[in-house]
Amino acid sequence: MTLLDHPRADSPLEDAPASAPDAPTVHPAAVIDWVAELAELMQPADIHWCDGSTRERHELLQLLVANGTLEQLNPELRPYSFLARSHEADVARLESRTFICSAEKIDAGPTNNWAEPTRMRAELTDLMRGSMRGRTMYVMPFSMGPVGSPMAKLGVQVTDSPYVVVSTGSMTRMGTAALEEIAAGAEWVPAIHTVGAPLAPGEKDVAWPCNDTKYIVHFPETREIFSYGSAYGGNAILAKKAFALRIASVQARDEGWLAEHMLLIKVTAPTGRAYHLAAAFPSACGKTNLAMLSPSIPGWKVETIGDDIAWLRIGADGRLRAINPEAGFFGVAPGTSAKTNPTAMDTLWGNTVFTNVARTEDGDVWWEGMTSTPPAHLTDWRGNAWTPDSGVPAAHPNSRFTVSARQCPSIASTWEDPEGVVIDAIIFGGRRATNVPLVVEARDWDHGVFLGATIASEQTAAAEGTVGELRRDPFAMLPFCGYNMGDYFAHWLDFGRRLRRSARVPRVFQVNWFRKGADGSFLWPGFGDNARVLQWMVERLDGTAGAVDSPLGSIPTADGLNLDGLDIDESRLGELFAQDREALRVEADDIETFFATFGDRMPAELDRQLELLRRRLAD
Ligand code: TSX
Ligand code: MN
Repeated sequence: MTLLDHPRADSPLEDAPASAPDAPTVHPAAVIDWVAELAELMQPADIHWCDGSTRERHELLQLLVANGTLEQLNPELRPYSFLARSHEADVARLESRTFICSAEKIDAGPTNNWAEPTRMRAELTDLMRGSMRGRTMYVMPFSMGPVGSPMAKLGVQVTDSPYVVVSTGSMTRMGTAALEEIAAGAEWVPAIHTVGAPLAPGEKDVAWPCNDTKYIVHFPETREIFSYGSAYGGNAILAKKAFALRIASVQARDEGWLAEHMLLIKVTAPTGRAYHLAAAFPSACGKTNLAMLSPSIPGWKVETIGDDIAWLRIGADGRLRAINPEAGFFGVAPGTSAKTNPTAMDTLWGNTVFTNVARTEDGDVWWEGMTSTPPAHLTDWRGNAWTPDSGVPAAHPNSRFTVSARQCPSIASTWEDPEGVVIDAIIFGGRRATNVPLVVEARDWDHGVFLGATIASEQTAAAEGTVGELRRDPFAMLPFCGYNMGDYFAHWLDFGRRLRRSARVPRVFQVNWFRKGADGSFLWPGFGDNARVLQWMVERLDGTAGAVDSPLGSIPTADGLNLDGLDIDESRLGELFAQDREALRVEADDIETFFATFGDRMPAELDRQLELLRRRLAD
């Protein structure tokens, strides 16, 4: 059976041009000169200008199967889907190898690695010399955001990894349409990627070429990205974290908008009224699950606009508008199931590239948490035979699915609106066993910025640090802010001042699905029942839900939350909203220490917000 027997079910091959052009149909001189210069340096055997067509994707998938990078899954079970097994040391983003090379160290701030830009550029140039020998250099023009949207931004990434081309094809609007925007004069961000594994003449390639030396480097002032040595996720799909967050956050600061690590949802009430919410959560809080929520309460609907990144700006009408700059989902597989996220499971029916999940005997995929009982025999993410007694996970904990957002059954019809959707509320979440109630409404924008700046999560996996240790992850942007985080806080405060001059300032909420009771169990059922919290939020917007003031902000009145059909006893509900003043004073001290790390870049307003909190706790 050949691949051609199984064309993409959602997009017939007949739509594709008869053959992929090997030179662009439009010719932006700046891109062509840049590519020529890079080819001179990196010495690829060939150059391929990506047109983004179905045929091109198909040919690359065939090549990847022939190279052994991808294995096709059983087309009867998982149509036109593939499994990649990475090098076992190339399995995650590498924060220790991620650099912000601003001219001045202080402009990268205390939360980023910094290196002197001239020295770093020289080091990268040395590494890149001849690094594509024996490989094809792919040139990928892409648009973040719908092509032609006033909120979209253009980029061009070169890469020597066809796996990265296929991934970028799912995650962005990649191809000729983006190149045409650039030819018409749009600004573009250059991104250079090489796996750093040149091939000598006649040398046989490996399934997952990469290099032990790895760099993910950003030059914020000149808006350039360099990545060396890794083909994994955010290290290599540079349009995502490197561009749409780190470089875009700098562009957003300079141009007066926000580039955020946020999901976007449309919530429709039984009345038919719709609201749009943007929500920032650190990792391991179930952001994709919230983005695809199936409400447990009758008559309520949640639709997906994005699951990871949002770009927000004040529209021409003075309202806060947001787009999802991405075109797909690069989601963590483990924990995704018909129970936790049935919509994601439906999204993954086919046309999906899985990386580092386990394979079943009949050629489908499996990961921890997909089913309550694991299959008796699997091939694990390393390619070894696996049984439940093996004592190791079958899928890598950071294993992923890459799939187009178009396949998501809950995708909102407006998800590609070039003007963006009007944002009614912003949510900040974290994973907290203690101290943080289920939901709190900020007193005003500046208090909301304080809630964003103090987001924290307890560590869940030993590999990331001590389990249970509290880690601050302001705005869930710690690894993704391309400049000094103190300046970023100031930008958020300034953005609020500009919003106040416009028509409407969105409400800000803090949520915590993960509070535990004295007995150590989760107090809130979470998942579909989180829609009850969304209901309270939108009823607050409409002025129909009850709230009472508390030291941390406004919380629901006794009958404010819709608990119909939910079996939760009074005392546990009390624990969900409890505010232990002594514990919160200790937390305030921790926040003070955290804020102090930003020195004189810390805006005074947030120190004032901490002081106000302490006063409310003292009352
Ligand atoms: O994604 C989660 N969400 C958000 C859903 C929209 N998870 C999984 C987090 C890991 C990525 C959650 N886990 C959530 C949640 O709201 N809540 C919890 C904690 C929890 C786990 C199991 C239960 C309850 C809460 N089980 C029962 O109550 C039976
Ligand atoms: Mn993310």
